[in-house]
Amino acid sequence: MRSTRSGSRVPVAAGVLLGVAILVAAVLYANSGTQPHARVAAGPAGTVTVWLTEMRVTPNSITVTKGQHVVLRVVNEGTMRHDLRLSDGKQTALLAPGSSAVLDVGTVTAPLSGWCTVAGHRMAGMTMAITVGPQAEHRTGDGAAAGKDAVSPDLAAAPGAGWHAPEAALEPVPPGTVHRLSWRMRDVVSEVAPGVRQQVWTFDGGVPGPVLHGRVGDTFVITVRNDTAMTHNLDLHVESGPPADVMTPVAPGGTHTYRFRARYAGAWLYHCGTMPMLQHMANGMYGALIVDPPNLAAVAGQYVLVGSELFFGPDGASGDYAKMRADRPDAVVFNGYPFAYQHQPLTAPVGERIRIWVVAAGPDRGLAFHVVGAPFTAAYLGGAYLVRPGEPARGAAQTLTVAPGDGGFVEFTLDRAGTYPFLSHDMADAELGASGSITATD
Ligand SMILES: [Cu+2]
Repeated sequence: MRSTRSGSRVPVAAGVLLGVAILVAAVLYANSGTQPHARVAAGPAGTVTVWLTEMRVTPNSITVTKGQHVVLRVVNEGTMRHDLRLSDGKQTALLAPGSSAVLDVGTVTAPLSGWCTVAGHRMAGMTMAITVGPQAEHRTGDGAAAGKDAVSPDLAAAPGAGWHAPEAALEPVPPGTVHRLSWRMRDVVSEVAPGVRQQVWTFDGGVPGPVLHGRVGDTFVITVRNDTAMTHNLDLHVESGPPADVMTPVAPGGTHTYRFRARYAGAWLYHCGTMPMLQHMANGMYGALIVDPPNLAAVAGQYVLVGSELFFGPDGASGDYAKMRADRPDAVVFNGYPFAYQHQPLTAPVGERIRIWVVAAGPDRGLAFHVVGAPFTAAYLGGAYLVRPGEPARGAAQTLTVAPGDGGFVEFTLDRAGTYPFLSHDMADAELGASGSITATD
């Protein structure tokens, strides 16, 4: 079973049509507020907050007016000690995680560079530059710039020609009980919403990461090569053991083989657990592991929908960390793209049961998963059936409420031919992209 690949646009859900004006207003509103990252003020002393994390400085490029007095508020948001030294010799003390310092740069008349002096950190990417320009602004390759966001005016606009909705069909469990995979962690620039290109951080080139599918007791052997400039790791929620032992970090250029046994059924989240996790997850490092509970009913089709949020940074850059910290998403999405399955609906045969697995990657939002016109005749969450199939007199479910980091599935039947919208029943999230549809055909 596949999502439709036809180019014709299907009728958009009525609720969403009505919500377009609100959506546009919401997008405008969401991007009109004050940014936690201040611009360099026009006044005599402009203060810029600079964040230190593993292994970068955010923003990594600041443009100031010639002769401007600049003050940096340097905050260590990382998990290890860092500092910031400028090419003119000024520097902060070594800062413990969570601490900060004020660095008075003084009057800037010539360009300066900056870096972390801890061994290896400069080489690993902890550098920044202060340039002198006619207009005070700062840009960054890390998505934290103020007023430079790659914001789409209309999240529900038709994607460009050649766009395909992310694959949502759940592939069958591969043969055997040992599943070997090879992933290449890499940064990719891709269209994450109509007209919005962002650098995403991926487990294997896509967001969400590959769907893993197995049965209880199966072993997964995943060899990961890290082709990025940052350390990442793999935190599989199904795993047991101290994270330091089982969620081994993979340094830039390194390779590691994760090996685990899926001891428990469920719709599990996996994600990068490298600090700051918020940033690594919001930039795309998450995915779903489906471990079938025993005795699952045969169904006419299965889909996987992973919910998450997008925080647009500048065009081609990664997401805006300030928006992530403020829990202020620009889009709320299934499988990485707003309204993906309104543009290209999922499909189902009329009168036959289908199953949708739902995992909430967040980083902040859960899902109130709902299908309009189709009560759930089975619902499973966190290892337990909320509604068991075949017992309609005991009730059915209307939403599957999935907290961030959790997952489950629903089963339902579309009784008549037509288009059935699905959404997260948090209406603001639905209007930011967390909605789609399923077309039922005879
Ligand atoms: Cu990571």
